[in-house]
Amino acid sequence: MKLDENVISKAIIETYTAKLLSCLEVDVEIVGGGPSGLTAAYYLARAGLKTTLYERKLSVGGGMWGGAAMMNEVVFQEPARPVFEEFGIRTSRYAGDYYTASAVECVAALTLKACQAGANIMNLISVEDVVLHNNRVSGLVLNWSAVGIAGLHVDPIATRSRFVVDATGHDMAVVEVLSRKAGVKLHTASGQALGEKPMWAELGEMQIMDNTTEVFPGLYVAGMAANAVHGGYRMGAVFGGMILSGRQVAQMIIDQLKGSGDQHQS
Ligand code: 48F
Repeated sequence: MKLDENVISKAIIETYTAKLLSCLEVDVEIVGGGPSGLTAAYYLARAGLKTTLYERKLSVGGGMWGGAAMMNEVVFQEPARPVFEEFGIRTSRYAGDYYTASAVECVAALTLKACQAGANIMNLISVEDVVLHNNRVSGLVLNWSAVGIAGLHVDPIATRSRFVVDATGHDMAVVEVLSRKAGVKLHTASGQALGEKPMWAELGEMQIMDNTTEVFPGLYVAGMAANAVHGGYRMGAVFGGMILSGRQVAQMIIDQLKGSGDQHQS
């Protein structure tokens, strides 16, 4: 078969441009492609919501690839097992309620399922700010990660959405920029982002579900960012809470849209 380099380039430019244009107005934007963000993307897209996930790095997966200390096995507890299995991930019982799975299989499965459910995953894009209209987070401000790495002075592009999910892990990057630039009062115990506490795996995992909340109109937190914002403990190398938090944030947004009687896609 004859191959034309120009056709290959045109195919990439046209299809990517269409994908990028479709990001301009969506139902939900997720920031961060770690385990909680990918899980949320799957459940939101599966519910028919137009969902985009932004990841600043080349690859999604966040802190999941490396298990703990670069040993690529993931530990999780019994309540999360059905969700791992829903993603088709093979799990093994280690002892009692402790299970393990391949970190690589986890990232691959979460990513594949999120894509196949219809979520649009945009890697290599950094979220640098939010759009704030009438005291509500109404979209995101994006730039190519390479622009930041190169230190170039290049203006960003902006999107519109009904909900944003901060799933940026320890960085809580979206909440951080909103607090720093707008000085708004968050729905936390102190009205501010509290910062995570040291490690206590059991308590951290228990807190993460309560901490998965809408912290400001239009802005939810999930995964490690939820504990970071609400001052919860870190839990280290156990991933059940990340997956369950991702599922929960999706359900909360779906319920909120149902409650408003407005489930239509953008
Ligand atoms: O850190 P990360 O894996 O978040 P998570 O889903 O999971 C946490 C666990 O991996 C682990 C843990 C388990 O006990 O505590 O740390 O809460 O993934 C966060 C992703 O967000 C991306 C970042 O590159 C990573 O892949 N990210 C961070 N800031 C931005 C961003 C940003 N400004 N724009 C786009 N992506």
